[in-house]
Amino acid sequence: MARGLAVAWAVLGPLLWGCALALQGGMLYPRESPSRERKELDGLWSFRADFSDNRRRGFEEQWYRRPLRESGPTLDMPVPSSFNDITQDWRLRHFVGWVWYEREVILPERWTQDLSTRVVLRIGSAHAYAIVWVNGVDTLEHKGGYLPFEADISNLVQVGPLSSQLRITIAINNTLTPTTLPPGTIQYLTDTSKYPKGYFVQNTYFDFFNYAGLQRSVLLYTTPTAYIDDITVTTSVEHDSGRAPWLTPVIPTLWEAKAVGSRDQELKTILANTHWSFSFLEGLVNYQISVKGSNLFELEVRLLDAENKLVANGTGTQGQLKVPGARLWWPYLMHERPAYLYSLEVRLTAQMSLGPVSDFYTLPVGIRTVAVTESQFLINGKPFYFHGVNKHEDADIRGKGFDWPLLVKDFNLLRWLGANAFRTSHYPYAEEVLQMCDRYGIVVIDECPGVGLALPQFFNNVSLQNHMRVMEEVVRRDKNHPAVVMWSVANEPASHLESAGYYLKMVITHTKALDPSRPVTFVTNSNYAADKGAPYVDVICLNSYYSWYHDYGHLELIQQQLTTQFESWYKTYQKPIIQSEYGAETIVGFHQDPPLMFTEEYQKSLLEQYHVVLDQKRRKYVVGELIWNFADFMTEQSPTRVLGNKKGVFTRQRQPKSAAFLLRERYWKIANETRYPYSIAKSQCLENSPFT
Ligand code: BDP
Repeated sequence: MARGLAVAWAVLGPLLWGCALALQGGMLYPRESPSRERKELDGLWSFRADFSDNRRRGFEEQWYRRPLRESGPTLDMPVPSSFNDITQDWRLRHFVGWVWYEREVILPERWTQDLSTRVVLRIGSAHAYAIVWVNGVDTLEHKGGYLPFEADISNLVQVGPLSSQLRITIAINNTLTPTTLPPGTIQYLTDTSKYPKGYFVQNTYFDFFNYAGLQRSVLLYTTPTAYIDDITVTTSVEHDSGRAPWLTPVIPTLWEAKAVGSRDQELKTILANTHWSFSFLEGLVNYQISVKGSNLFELEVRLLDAENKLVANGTGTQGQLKVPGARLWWPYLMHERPAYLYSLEVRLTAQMSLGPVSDFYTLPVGIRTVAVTESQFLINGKPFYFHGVNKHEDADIRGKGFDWPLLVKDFNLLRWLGANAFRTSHYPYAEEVLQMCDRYGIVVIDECPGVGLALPQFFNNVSLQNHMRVMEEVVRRDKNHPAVVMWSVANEPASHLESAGYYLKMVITHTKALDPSRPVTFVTNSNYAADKGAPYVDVICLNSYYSWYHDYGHLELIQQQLTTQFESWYKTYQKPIIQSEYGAETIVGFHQDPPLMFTEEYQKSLLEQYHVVLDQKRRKYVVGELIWNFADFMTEQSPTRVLGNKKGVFTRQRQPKSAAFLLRERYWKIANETRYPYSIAKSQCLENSPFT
């Protein structure tokens, strides 16, 4: 995309927002407010896996009709958690089919008596297909893991004398089929000399363990019956030179200066190009609010800064708030004060038959812009270089279960590493993760579960419709996070296939229509000449494993092969490129010099070879490098995996391998070169606390 076009696209984006989602209603994160209460249902649930041959006994015997303990033995199952690694039963670890969760809850009396209160049941995620009953009544179904779903259960809890006792039953099926996302296949092994009758296996086409269950929080929350259903915020920035009440120093980044050569020259260039500009920076916050439950209402909108001072206000369902002298949301290490957040307070007053009703919702807002040119990724108009990681939601025992200690540890490690970005490989992470990214300034490439699209039969119309719906759910959930700067619709699809070309075009076009304010990509490992999806992306994201999955052990080939990779792709597409995966498997504590595969030395040397080329290209059109992987993670068993994938620079227990120190040195060095306005970033992560 030419620069002019890119700029127009960045400007037009927010205006074009809202080519309406096909989904009904919003999916605001449940926050407490003067009008909203929350009741978390984390803790122990009753659990049973249906081991019957057809896995349908639970439906045949209608386990949802009575307390689960009455239809057979149950286990204690922690929520949130994957169920797989919790018990000593190997059958449960590898279970495919329906599992049943149940929880009994006592509701506050007001929730059941006050008819102007709306009670909502919200499930953070249930992988991969879920049916929910409340007091035995079929209430909700959802297809797909990793994303939230909810139902208004007021009419179930606001009837009869026993209504404050609630029984929630959730049946979850983790089977992956050619039309689920991610897709999978069930293979029946019919040779009775080798396998018992009815024996089947779940085949997956991705490289992580298919953990399942209630992996994120389940909660109940309330709103008034007239309520704020959804808020959409986009932001832009205007520089108005005519209205300058103060002088702003405009200092080039060292990166820009570096283009000219020696250190002396760099310094001279910085000084020569530093000038005082009379510019007035105005942040624009565009909002769109949808209300449900009333047609007769008023909306007041207030924007508060981090000190709780009112900076702008408005009324009505849509509008634009102007913030003179706005403080922008900058990524971690790109600016001295990263991750600046405002609060958008929305107050609804609706006239109902019982009298006026108010609802309040507060949304954190970061004012920032994102744009792409033919060789740069711009945040707030400045070149941004992704120096970060790919992650997984994965840990011992809890599997993919959300866990606060783990989350905070991971963010401390990211800051220690000097990482400014990650990709949510290969599915949308818990909302709390993105909230942390907003607060810490960690930039996110938000990926949907479009992983393992490896077989031609996966590119069919039913899958395409489902994939587009999943993107709607991802955008609906994550659209307001300033940290999210790009959507990734897939990881390593078989993008050399003609059918994949059409499929990716449709998903990408749909995603752009849902959110014209962010670039869209998918991550490829195809050859530049064969890839049928690349024409539709804004940024090319490339995975390559030189000297790992081929030319094993030949580190000396990396520079040549990587240079060829970058040059061929850039020549073909003239789009910015991110090295979205590279890495080597390392078993912590294995050492060998000269380096051999699987040792800490080999991982380091492989990274160093990649870095030589990345350093040459990052001043041209390579805009990022994301190591595979942040930490070791669990996979299916196979002869090529030793208790999972060991490409982490940290172990699964979050202890550093030698490569973590190498990467840390590199990321801090890059941060110091690309900071805006130029100043040295402190190398101690604790001194860079966003909260001091
Ligand atoms: C890439 C995949 C990633 C794998 C990685 C690997 O995108 O999910 O885990 O390879 O093999 O191709 O380690």
